[in-house]
Amino acid sequence: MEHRMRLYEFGPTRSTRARWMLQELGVDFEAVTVNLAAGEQHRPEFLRINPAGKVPVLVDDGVVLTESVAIALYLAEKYPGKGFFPADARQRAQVNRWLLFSATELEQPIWRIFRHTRLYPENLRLPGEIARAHGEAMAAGLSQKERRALAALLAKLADAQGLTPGVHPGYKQSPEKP
Ligand SMILES: N[C@@H](CCC(=O)N[C@@H](CS)C(=O)NCC(=O)O)C(=O)O
Repeated sequence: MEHRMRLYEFGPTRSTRARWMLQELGVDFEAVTVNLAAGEQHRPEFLRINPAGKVPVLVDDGVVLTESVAIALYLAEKYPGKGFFPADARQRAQVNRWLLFSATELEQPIWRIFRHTRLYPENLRLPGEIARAHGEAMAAGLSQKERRALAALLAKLADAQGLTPGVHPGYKQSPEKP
């Protein structure tokens, strides 16, 4: 019997990476919302799937996979005909370059901007952190064209009204220091 992939997610978070990939591939999947703002990631039934209590998680015919970049790579490799996992090593290196760049260079400053614009309660937001993180993201070794694209993305992020899924309950009592 044909099985259906299942994606545990809560958007917009890192689970968007997995959803985006599934949608680009045109794969039929079941989406299961894990409401982080309501603390559903701590429920025993979800912790049985991912003891770390985080999304995204992809379940595919017995494979239970966490880590958004690993999920994107798994899907790219599973459907080679879709062109996201080039056979040529040099082209594949570029795929890996961008995946790693987004996860290592870009994610931290963007996450900091998100925390200090949306996630933390207002009294804990530090405007200086937003400017510093913005500078770090822009200094991450990009070409002029890439920097322009990133500047547009960061402006959109700072602007996006619908971005926050709500203040994370965990931050109300014990805010993480920048
Ligand atoms: N490196 C992991 C990070 C996963 C992660 O931190 N997910 C967040 C949402 S972006 C989460 O589920 N947080 C729940 C919590 O911290 O309670 C990935 O890229 O998948």
